[in-house]
Amino acid sequence: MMKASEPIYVTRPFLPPLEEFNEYLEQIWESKKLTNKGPYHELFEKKLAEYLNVKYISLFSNGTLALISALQALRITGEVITTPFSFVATTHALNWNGIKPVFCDVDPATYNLDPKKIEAAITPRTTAILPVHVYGNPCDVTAIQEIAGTYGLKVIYDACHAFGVTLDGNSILNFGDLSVLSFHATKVFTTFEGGAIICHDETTKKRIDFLKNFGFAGETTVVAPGINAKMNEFQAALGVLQLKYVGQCIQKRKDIVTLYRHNLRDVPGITYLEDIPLVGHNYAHFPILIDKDIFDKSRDDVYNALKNRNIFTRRYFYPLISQFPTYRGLESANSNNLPVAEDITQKVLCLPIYPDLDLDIALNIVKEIKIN
Ligand code: T4K
Repeated sequence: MMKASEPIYVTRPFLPPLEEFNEYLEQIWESKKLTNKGPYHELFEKKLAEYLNVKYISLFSNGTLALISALQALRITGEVITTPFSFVATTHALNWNGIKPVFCDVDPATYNLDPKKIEAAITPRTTAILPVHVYGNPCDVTAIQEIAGTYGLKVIYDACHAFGVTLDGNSILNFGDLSVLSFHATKVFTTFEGGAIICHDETTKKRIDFLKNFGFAGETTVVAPGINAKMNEFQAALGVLQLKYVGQCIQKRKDIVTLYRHNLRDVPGITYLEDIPLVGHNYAHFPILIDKDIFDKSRDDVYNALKNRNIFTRRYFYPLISQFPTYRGLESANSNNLPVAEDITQKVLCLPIYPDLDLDIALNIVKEIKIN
């Protein structure tokens, strides 16, 4: 197979036509309102809540600061049960709040926190659960809520991959106490950088809004040691415009997933997740698992062979967060505690997926993998 002339990355952001965005920029230049609850911020917050079918949204400058602030908003302390199979920011958000992460294993059917294993990780110091809808696939929200209810725990979902995902017609963001989104360049929906917290009542939204603006509750009143995590007008204006296109972007992603699944079906040693009944997926990522014993080549062999062909897949999420030096000393980071996550992290490879990816190129990527 020929080396691809242009590098193919695991993702590329979708951007609207520049001339359309220029109209928004002209407004910003004219008003000189750049940040601090400008008109685009207010408009985007409203339109986004409508689009996602959620009640309250607070916009943030990025997903990590939104996660950190979400934990602050609910005054989470002590220990929090979380997944090691995620982007490192999930656990870092706990660390920044002085909270001890307790890693719990994942479910092989979804790669998400396994509800059957959560109870064993609860201690008298546990205050919350921080699951991740990894790759946009919903967690078992019913089982998690039941455990949280029994033990009096809060649930904050890291929904950074889950923009637009629904469960039985309801936004996945409506589950748990809070959900956090990311609008980073690598996400299904991007505002360059950006993020949001979804909550279910006005009082909580107010507190979140204080927290992202230094704790200001009025011109001269500071009610919390808040941070600066505000979304600016440039990001918000892009967000408004992106809403027009996100539906068609998800459809194009679906076409690519359909092609990948069709052409990788029945390849011995390669497995992938199917659509989950009742779930409206966003096709944020396309992870495959490569079993070296059956496929003959390891995940890293395939990763390197593709790289030599100018195709840059990614090993999201390898290594596990629990294997990073900052966290590997924790008792819960022990591999014996996380056998399923350990297995997946050794096998997983995320294939390129983004709206502008040509279906012929996707087909060539599959052929490359099969040749290996
Ligand atoms: N929780 C979860 C579960 C997350 O996945 C993330 C972020 C967060 C929390 C935190 O949210 P934010 O604070 O980021 O809003 C990327 C992203 O930096 C990170 O946002 C994302 N998760 C993570 C999964 O992936 P890298 O280091 O892999 O990104 P990078 O720069 O290597 O980009 C990957 C590919 O994307 C590039 O090869 C090409 C393409 N790309 C990337 C950028 C940044 C572009 O085409 N244009 C771009 O501007 O971490």
